[in-house]
Amino acid sequence: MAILPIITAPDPRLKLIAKPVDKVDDNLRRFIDDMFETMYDAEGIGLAATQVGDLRRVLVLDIDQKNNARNPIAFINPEIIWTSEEMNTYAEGCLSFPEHYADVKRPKLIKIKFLDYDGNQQELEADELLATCLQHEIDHLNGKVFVDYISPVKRDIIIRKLKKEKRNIL
Ligand code: K1U
Ligand code: ZN
Repeated sequence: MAILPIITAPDPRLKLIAKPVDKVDDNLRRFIDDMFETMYDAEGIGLAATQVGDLRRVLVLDIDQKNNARNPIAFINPEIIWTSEEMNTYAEGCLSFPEHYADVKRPKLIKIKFLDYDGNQQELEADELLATCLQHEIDHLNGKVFVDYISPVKRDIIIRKLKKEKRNIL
């Protein structure tokens, strides 16, 4: 397994739209294992393939990391098939925007369909943090990031700070 480099904003690769996976095979499963290792190493609760520069529609989540117990779930070709009218606001973070958080309002409940790690078709109803995190990660697969939901002024402040940090590292 390998830890993959996570792309940080601003970077045009975060705006690319990922393409559906046509075959769930061992090659894809190896990539998914690397994504889990990368997510756990970065102490995230989710990761989309776009964030590691890969344009397959794949995301991984583990929102339930208590007492070192792990509950990893992989989602291949995830599609939102229903959203509630009721909304929920959550202070979201993103491994591609390190140390920046912003309140984002999204549907509280969603239903999705996806292929699992074994290539089986699944449906799942999600609420609370699971619904928030799934919507955040599916947005990544569509080239959208959480700061796209906040005011342009706040977004510019965050992007400017990240640009400055990148300049200081180089
Ligand atoms: O970069 C990512 O897409 C992963 C992101 C997922 C996420 C977190 C919170 C709301 C929506 C989506 C993260 O994991 S960022 C790290 C983080 O904020 C966090 C880590 C552990 C517990 C709770 C939040
Ligand atoms: Zn993110």
